[in-house]
Amino acid sequence: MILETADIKSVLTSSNTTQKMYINGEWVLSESNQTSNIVNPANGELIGTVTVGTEEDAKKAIEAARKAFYENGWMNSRARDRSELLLQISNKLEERKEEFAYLETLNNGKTLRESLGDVEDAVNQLRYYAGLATKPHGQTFDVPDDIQAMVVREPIGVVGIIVPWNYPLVMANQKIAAAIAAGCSIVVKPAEITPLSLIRLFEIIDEIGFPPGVVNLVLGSGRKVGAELVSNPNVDKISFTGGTDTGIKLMKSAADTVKKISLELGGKSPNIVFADADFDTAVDYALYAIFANQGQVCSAGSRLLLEESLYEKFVPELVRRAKMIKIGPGWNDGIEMGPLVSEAHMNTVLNYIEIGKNEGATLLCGGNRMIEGDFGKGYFVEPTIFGDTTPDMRIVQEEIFGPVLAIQTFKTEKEAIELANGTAFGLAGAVFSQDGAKAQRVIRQLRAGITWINTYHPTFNEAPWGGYKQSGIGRDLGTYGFEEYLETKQININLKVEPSGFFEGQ
Ligand code: TXE
Repeated sequence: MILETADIKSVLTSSNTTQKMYINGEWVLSESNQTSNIVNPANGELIGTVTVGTEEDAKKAIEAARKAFYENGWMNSRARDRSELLLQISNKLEERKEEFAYLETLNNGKTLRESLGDVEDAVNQLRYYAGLATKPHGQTFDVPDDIQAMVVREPIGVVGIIVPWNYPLVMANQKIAAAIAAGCSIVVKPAEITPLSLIRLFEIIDEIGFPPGVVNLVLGSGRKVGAELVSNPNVDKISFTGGTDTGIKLMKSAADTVKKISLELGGKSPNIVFADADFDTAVDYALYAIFANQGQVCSAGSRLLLEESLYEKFVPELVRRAKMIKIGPGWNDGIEMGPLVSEAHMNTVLNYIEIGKNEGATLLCGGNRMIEGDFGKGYFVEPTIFGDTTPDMRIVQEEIFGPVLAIQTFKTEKEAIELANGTAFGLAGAVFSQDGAKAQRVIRQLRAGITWINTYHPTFNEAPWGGYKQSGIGRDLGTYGFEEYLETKQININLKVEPSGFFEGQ
């Protein structure tokens, strides 16, 4: 699937047009009158211009969402109607899936095959939640006295959705789909550098025609626009995906209004390979675990925990295969790894590589920015693997969020588990072994929310996504992700309507 340059341009909105926010059912420029340039990380070219929102813009969007929910009836909207709206979005998105995939690749840098997978996931998420909206929820209880006791689930209200740049479409989409299915009104804020696919999703939303104010899109910085969503008392819940440091700030700010909050944060996930693993499968997945999406994946297998007796055989093969990865602009045929998302992020990753060297880890391959020829125009970093690490090293403890793998070794099952759980994070983890009982024993000891046996990365919209420990609070996706947008109300109905007699005096 290759697009010629002319076709690539046709996917883009002209950078002479300032792309707008969507507030109260209308496309609006920010009152700031500022614009921001959006850049293709594979070649540094300008691929769009967007308006830069302010706190005032965020307040307008929140007000519109609040009015739609509390005054204009969205709070009592019908599940079937919401389901129908989500299905309409999914169908239109599916019709345009290649266009969306190209746009995602141009803005984020990921390969086209990964972008296509993201768009397909997004379509499926909309359909999943369209279905879930109308499924039974709530409970009834058999209680003493003449009371019919029941629980109903109600939408939580106005939801602020804040998402990062590594999965710009799919992460926003999964939260939008679940929140709309639940009956909430929403204000969505993409990451500053990757807004293009989400703006286009809102074009579909606009075409379909939601009641004004139900779905809003604000653009701008996290520090201003994002922070306003979190601190504003008229927002009932925040659903956030992003870095742990930002998550900590959000949680502190949300505490002032006792705002409901769910956080999907970073990780430093262990990929444990025992000597009895299927060798080729384990090597293959060790690469996929860390180098998919250039390592910019919260659940990336960024620590390879290798049984010591396997080291001499495994590592040379891993390094050989890492050096064969085809790197280039994500829209070119056969490309397996694209650029990092931005120059700033590339510098963060390169800095971590320096830290690793200075800490005394052995650089087994990679370690450099790629600058030859056209590579120099983009933000490409070689697949990088460090050996001889110790558990206290920063490259072992901190999320690098790039194509950098740290190898740790272990001798016993117990040691593997201790090392695996030995960071502040608890997002994901995997075990490779042909001993089924051992693999399950170890998985059950991992303090992590997303786990695999003899595979890495496949997850499904039906299953909950989120972490233990400092990897977050709450879950996206599946029925658990739906629950995040629902309040729980008990209703007790007196079936014998007469005075209680609690006080004797009449
Ligand atoms: O993320 P931020 P950044 C990790 C990864 C990466 C690091 C920093 O390690 O290197 O975080 O990335 C908005 N109030 N992950 O700085 O800051 C921001 O505008 C409200 C892991 O890009 O977390 C964006 O929309 N919002 C992660 C979103 O938060 C604020 C994915 C995410 O940005 C805000 C991305 C504030 N004070 C990075 N400050 C994952 N879990 O997958 C920023 N934002």
